[in-house]
Amino acid sequence: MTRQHFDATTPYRQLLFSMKRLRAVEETIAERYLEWKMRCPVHLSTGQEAVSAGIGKVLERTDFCVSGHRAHTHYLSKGGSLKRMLAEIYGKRTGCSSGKGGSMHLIDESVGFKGSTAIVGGTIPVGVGLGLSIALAKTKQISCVFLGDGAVEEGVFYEAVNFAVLKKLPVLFLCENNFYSVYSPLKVRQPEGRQIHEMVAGLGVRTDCGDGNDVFEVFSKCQLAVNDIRAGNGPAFLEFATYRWREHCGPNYDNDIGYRSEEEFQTWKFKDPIANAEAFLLESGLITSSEINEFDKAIAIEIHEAFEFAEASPFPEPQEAFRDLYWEVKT
Ligand SMILES: Cc1ncc(C[n+]2csc(CCOP(=O)(O)OP(=O)(O)O)c2C)c(N)n1
Ligand SMILES: [Mg+2]
Repeated sequence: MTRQHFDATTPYRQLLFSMKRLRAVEETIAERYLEWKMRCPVHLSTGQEAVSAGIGKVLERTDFCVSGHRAHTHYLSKGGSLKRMLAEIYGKRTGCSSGKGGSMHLIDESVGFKGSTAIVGGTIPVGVGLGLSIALAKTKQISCVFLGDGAVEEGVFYEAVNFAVLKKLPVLFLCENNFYSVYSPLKVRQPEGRQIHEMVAGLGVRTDCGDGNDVFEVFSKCQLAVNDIRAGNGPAFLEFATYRWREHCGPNYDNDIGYRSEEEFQTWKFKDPIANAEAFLLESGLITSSEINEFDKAIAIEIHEAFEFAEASPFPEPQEAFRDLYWEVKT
């Protein structure tokens, strides 16, 4: 990782800490998944931590966020509770969705995380609606819509972006392009040579793209875009290239099943956002190895305590099944 100059406003160490925490959470879930106590599907973001960590240090607690099936790191970066997220994955009553949603349905109004769902593209218009609510309330919040490269292929994406542009809504569309939709690479889904951000620019939204494995670049591009949105200049679309290390859904690696090669995986693994950021900070004297060890220790303690909390929490009672829903059941 090469860098021309230091920027005193970049929270270098916090960005590294955040990525390491997100990685450790995802990897501990992967490790403990085989205990069969977490029974919902999990879509892990190992390898993709830089985007979540970068935007997480830019958004305010009062901003809104929506996401999709791969949302653990989005939720945590927005300030969501690790204990409540793990309890949700364990299906426990103390979970952020009362144990009824699981990994793909995280919601926590207290930190502006307005929800995630497994229907690809399903939350994009919700995020735009949240942007409209902010515009009507005339506050300085923004609405951040996390989406993957696959979600750009849903028709609703175009309607939603069009409306956001038309009404100049304070919405950030944050696209993590990991080049795959399940087992389909971009090359079998979109014409050769197309750049997603260039295509999306045709809708009249300001766009930019960057290295999604460089947390400092992600942070600075997100900061520029969010400042611009808060200044009242309407929506923006950011595309960051990155790569998921583990299988689409589940705790394993699946490079052997034929849809991507081990060589491709190793190329991306070499671009590990954490190892590269760590090397840069060490070389620059911005951190020492013993401080990195302290990070690791603090993270391990937090994760251990959160898993204990999740495991010790009770399951919801059957009579709670329809409580906390947006509709009422008449018996
Ligand atoms: C409307 C809809 N179509 C298809 C699916 C099946 N599906 C689940 S995840 C996924 C991949 C989406 O890819 P992307 O948006 O790039 O996210 P990634 O998994 O790469 O993070 C698909 C097609 C779905 N859940 N919803
Ligand atoms: Mg994808």
